[in-house]
Amino acid sequence: LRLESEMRLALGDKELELHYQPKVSLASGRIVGAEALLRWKHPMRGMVSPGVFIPVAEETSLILELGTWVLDEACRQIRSWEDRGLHMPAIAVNLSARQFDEQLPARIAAVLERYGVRPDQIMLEITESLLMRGADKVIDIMNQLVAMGLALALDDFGTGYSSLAYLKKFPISTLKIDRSFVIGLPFEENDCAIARAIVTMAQQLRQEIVAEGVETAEQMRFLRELGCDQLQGYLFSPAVPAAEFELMLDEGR
Ligand code: G
Ligand code: G
Ligand code: MN
Ligand code: NA
Repeated sequence: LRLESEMRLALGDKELELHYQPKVSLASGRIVGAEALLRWKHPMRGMVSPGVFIPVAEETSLILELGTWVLDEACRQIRSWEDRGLHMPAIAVNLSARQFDEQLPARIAAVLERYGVRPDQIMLEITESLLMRGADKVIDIMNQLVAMGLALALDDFGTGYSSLAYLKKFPISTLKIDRSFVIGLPFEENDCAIARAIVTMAQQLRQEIVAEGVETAEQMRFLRELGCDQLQGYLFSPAVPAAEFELMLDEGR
């Protein structure tokens, strides 16, 4: 409860920040996207990880306020980058399952409009737990978002229960292989088999495939041979503040 009330204050007090982790194309080696990751700079506790405070926020309506702040801040930042003549790749924002209600498409349309951001400049990352709710209502909201021109990525893929048949029902354009399967590449046989199966499946479904948590050149080589499209991980960069991300784009990395 204490963390929750502190979070409400943080929202008003500019203690929250978005950091950006590049997604790198395996074909070109260039930055072709970024994931926005929430950071809380607490005056006493220091950096509080979203792994700690997002689950607490998800127990209350606070997650809706945080989610609204994140979307607004991402669009504000994209606008500011564009105004300064930077050519920005799509920025991916994480959505909690609780944000996925009937008002979501209208809320996103409003924030895009407010900042003059195009829908293809934002990607939405959702998790398998949302698919497991499986309701027609969820599919309907996803279809509305896609019709607006937004792309949907499935985060942490492989950690839930999605099957190939199941995935077909959802208008998802990108699969992100969870980093728990990337860690063991290329030495753990089971991780190799899982990664190979996920990439093969994604190719059959014509989905883009992003590997998360890539830390070594050996992992990169293995994922390249599999035909993975993009990589994200400490091998390239952790999530960094907006000003640092800008410099990486300038360097044309
Ligand atoms: O960046 P880090 O590894 O600490 O993130 C931990 C977890 O918090 C990840 O699962 C990530 O997806 C989640 N997360 C980070 N930023 C956001 C956000 O803005 N919204 C939501 N819902 N989750 C986030
Ligand atoms: O659940 P989600 O995939 O959104 O979580 C992303 C989290 O993974 C972020 O907290 C980010 O800081 C972390 N992360 C990103 N790249 C790496 C990596 O190469 N290694 C490790 N261990 N964590 C990473
Ligand atoms: Mn994510
Ligand atoms: Na993930």
